[in-house]
Amino acid sequence: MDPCLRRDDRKNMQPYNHKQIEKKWQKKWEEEKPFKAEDFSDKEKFYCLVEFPYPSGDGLHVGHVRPYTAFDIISRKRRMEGYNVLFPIGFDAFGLPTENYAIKHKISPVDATKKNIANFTKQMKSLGLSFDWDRVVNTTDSDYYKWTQWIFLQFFKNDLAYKTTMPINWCLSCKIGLANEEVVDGKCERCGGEVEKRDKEQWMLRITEYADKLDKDLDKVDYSERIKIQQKNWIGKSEGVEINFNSEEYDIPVFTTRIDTIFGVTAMVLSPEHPLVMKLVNDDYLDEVKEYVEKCKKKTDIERTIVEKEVTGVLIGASATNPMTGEKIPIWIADYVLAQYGTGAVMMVPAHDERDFVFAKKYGIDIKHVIALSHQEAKLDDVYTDEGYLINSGEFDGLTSQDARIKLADYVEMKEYGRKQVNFHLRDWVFSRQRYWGEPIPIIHCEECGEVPVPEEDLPVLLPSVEHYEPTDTGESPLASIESFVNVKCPKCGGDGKRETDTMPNWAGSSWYFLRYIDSKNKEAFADDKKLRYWVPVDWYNGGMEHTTLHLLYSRFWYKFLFDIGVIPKECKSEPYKKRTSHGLILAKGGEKMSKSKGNVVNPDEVIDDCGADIFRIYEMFVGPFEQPAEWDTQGLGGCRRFVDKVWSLQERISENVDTEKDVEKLLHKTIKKVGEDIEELKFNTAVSALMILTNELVKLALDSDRGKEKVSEDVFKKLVILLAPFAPHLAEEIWENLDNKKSVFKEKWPEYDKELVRDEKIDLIIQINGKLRDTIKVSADISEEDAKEKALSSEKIKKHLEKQEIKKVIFVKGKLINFVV
Ligand code: ANZ
Ligand code: ZN
Repeated sequence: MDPCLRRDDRKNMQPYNHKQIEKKWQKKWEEEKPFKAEDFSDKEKFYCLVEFPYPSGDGLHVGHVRPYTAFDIISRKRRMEGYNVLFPIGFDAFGLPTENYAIKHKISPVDATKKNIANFTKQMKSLGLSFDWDRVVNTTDSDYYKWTQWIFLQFFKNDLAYKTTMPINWCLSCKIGLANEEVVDGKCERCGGEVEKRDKEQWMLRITEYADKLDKDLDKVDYSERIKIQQKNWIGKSEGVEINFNSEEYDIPVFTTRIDTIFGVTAMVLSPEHPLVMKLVNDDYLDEVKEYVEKCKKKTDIERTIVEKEVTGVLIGASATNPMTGEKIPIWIADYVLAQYGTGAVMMVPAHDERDFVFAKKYGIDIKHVIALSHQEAKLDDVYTDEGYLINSGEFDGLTSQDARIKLADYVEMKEYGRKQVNFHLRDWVFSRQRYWGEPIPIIHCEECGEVPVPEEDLPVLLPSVEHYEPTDTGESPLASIESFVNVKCPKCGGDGKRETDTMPNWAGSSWYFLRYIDSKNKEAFADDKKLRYWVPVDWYNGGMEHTTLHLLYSRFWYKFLFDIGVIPKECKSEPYKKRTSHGLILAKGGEKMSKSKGNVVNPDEVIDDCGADIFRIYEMFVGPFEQPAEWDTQGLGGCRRFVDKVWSLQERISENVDTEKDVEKLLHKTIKKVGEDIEELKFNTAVSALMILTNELVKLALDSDRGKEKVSEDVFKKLVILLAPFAPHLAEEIWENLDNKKSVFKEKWPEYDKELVRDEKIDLIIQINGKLRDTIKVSADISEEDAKEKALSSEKIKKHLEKQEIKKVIFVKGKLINFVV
């Protein structure tokens, strides 16, 4: 028997066995549901949200484990701090991967989804995540998508959903229309295949109606800076002037952010799709123009606007008049001008716009400078894009660019040449897919009545089972071939109608899932008002950086709309998420993305089997700064295992009646402070390292105690276990029980630190000049060299001694001395 065992009746300590321990506690949590969120409570609420996974056939990725563990830690800590925590999870299960998987394996997407969700659930439970499993949502449940359809109808009734023909990005291999966001480097985001422009009838959501609010309200929320910047750029608010140039009987408005350069315009450029092109084109130019327009159709917007690419364009044989100068300028078409931004036409100022300059040089267009660096000096030989002073601009000469923009905008409005205009780069959201595995859009087409919404009481429009899920070459959804689905009566006039066969994009279900968690089983209403008032907004939402311009923006839009039409009670805030942060990806060793084809995927099930969930969790937190990418390194797991073993073995070496030394007491309180603060700042890696340092210190004491004296106090050890509990919940519960506690460790209060004990110690720092003692000053023991130098040099004595002498070298011994060599 170990002489240090605390009690005689203590059973012989078994070595750490993760399989036994983890299964035991998971079973208990499953039965007792200690992480169930209460609707309404005297406690303060805390709604902690992580992005729900797409249940793919590949199972959970080690990349999922990182944010899930991190926010499990935060949720567990909050509960210990006395909050009523809602930490829910669900499944975002509509969309292409499952549909493609089903096609390939000839099974139904419904069955594939069921199987995948079962697997994901098992995997997440085996990680000991403290989700409230009673609130799970699945976006493909008809009880769920009924409300997704219902929200669509509200959009439709408020004129924010409309159908239009528009050129969309068409992926040739997925046979699917892609949103701009889904085209990456001109290729399909999903399959990497060719994308071309095709005209298609599409359902659209008018997100542009909310562009200004989505931009402005970013000031109201606590999002990390990189997220805010990305959203702002994506929304792309741009303030300028729309000014009419004139050609024949047509007014051609252009949008410019640089009205101060209006006197430098030497050409006009229309987008190839501009409706006036075919009206203004001179017959001699027709063939060339037609050919050019055809060529542009094949390109995506992104290809068209890449700065490095060669600019091309053709003349159309017509001219326009600059209203400010009365000058006639030639009209070009060029693919760098986008049809869907501004007015689809620009005034060309080659002297002050980079792209215009390149274009003008290539085609011999006049270059006229109207901005100079100073009143005297004009820089005339090159493109000059900065601000400066106006020259060659009539009565506006001498003004700064900034003043000129204000004066000219007013002038243009006064003369009625145009008006001030705010544009957004954000486009309306293409909201239909011609595929099977999505929410049917609840609209019926009637020859008499047009587009008729399915009556709300007839929702959900169920997705019928079909024989084949393959997309069709005509670009129509497979639903179009199911007559019993398509042929229905018009709800308005009772005549023959046809059901819409497009389905919603996979971003639909995730645009409101965080609201469904609040009342996940409600069949009568979207959600209970009282519950919404209690839980909304989400207090902290974490997700991937890749969702910043898609999901995050979309869901803010849906929420704001629901708020505006009163579905969300007025008492709630107009923003759904108080705080948003993002994790870094987990990469394979060498910094590559994990992928099946490279064979470098780490399977979480295997890690859990080998090491257990707790070591896995600790490793994922320890692997590096949470917000940055990190490389998987199996060796790192070993270090975490040794840490856990040490904590485990410490429980045999503690005693109730130990006077803890001041040093240990101090270290404990510093650790409490550090772990608590680091968790809040997402510095999980340094929190783990602080726990390791404390553990090592206690092990040292324990080894001393093996020589006779017991030196590790039970109180100190208990605090360590409490601090470790959110990271390694199974281990902590087991040790806690071994310590004869009747209640769960998660019923303990999160420890507070003693301010006195964490205060920095002061030392007398010796200041030498050429090795001779000249002064001593009181500083904190861990002062840095830089701070020490600054303090030392401000000492009057030292100043006197140094007088005019040059310091050649500084020698610094931490916690002891600083020596200036002169
Ligand atoms: C004249 C000018 C002179 C311009 C100058 C810039 C610099 P943002 O900030 O993105 O709104 N532009 C306008 N509509 C366009 C379109 N449909 N396709 C491509 N370019 C377009 O940029 C607005 C500027 O982009 C506008 O201001 C216009 O060029 C161009 F020294 O007008 B500018
Ligand atoms: Zn009708």
